[in-house]
Amino acid sequence: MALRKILIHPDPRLKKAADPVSAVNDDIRRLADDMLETMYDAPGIGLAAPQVAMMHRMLVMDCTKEDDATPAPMVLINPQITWSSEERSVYDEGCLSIPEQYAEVERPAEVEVEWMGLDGQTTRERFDGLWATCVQHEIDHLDGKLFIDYLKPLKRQMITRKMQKLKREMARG
Ligand code: K1U
Ligand code: ZN
Repeated sequence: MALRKILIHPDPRLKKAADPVSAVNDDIRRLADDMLETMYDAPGIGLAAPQVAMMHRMLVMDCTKEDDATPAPMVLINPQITWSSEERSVYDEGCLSIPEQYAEVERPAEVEVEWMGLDGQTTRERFDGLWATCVQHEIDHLDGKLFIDYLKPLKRQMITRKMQKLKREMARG
């Protein structure tokens, strides 16, 4: 297993739609392991393949809350939202590609998602609470969409400028 570098916004790869995964092979299994390690290390509750510069429709997540809770890592390949609730919920979202910036985003409170697992089997499950928010945030990444795209243009520009400054500082070392 290895830690992968997380892309920081703005980056053209974070604005591009990812490609479907045609088959689960050793490269995909290794990527899943690396993404989980990278997510736990960050730390984060989710990570999508484009955030580590891999343009595959694949995400990992683990929204277990308590520090001492048993980890519940999930790997979703080619995930699709098959149903969304009318009811909405608002969550103060963050993003590992937009460090230290948070904003309230409104999304469906519950979603049903269908995906392929690492065993090649199709699974369908309903998510609510933080799991629902997270899976929608991660599927957005697979479509080249960031949580700041839901914000008013001025707020989005402000965050983007902060990230440009951060990237300049990181490049200087
Ligand atoms: O996709 C990502 O960038 C990961 C992101 C997922 C996410 C967070 C909040 C709402 C929706 C989706 C993160 O994990 S940001 C870090 C974070 O939220 C967190 C970190 C440590 C403990 C608990 C939460
Ligand atoms: Zn994100």
